[in-house]
Amino acid sequence: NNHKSCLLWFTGLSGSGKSTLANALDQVLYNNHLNSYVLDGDNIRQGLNQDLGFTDADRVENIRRIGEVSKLFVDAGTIVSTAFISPFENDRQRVRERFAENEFIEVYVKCDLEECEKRDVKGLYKKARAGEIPYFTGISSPYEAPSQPEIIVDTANETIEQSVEKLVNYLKGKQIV
Ligand code: GGZ
Repeated sequence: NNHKSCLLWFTGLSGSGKSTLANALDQVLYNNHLNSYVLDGDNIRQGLNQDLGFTDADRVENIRRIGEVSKLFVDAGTIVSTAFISPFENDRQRVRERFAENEFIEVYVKCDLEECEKRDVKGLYKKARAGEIPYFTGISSPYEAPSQPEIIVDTANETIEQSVEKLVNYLKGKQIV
């Protein structure tokens, strides 16, 4: 169990595949006896951040807290994957600054709005279009794509396995795993 810790910061639209990929990577790392953990809406927005909604200010605070929690996990030796839209470049940059240079790995889960909306796994885009969800990212709230991500995965054109392989290869290349 000899590996470095790091933070894989997945960012992308709702339905782009952030959680799916983070969990698929987590599974591979676990199978290889690596210490890995995923932070996502299920374990953060339901708990620590249940007081936060989706206004710009609440998203800023959401991301700040997630960054701080991630820092604790990384300090404890874990490979952390976070799966949040994190739409603002500034906020992601602020998290990046809390880590050493090789510790923070921004993963842009690239998938255009049209494709995310076509998938509409949870029917949220339809509701947002109908005006039933205010400040919905991509519809009525902005998404700022990363300008210099460490990794880009293109989920409209790659399989989950291909994307996960890209992530694992990156970690190997940086001698994190
Ligand atoms: C965007 C929303 C919204 C609004 C509820 N805008 O597909 P999901 O359901 O599971 O992922 C979305 C999730 C986004 O939460 P994050 O914590 O990742 O957002 S951020 O990083 O911007 O703070 C979606 C659901 O919550 N959801 N309302 N208005 N997504």
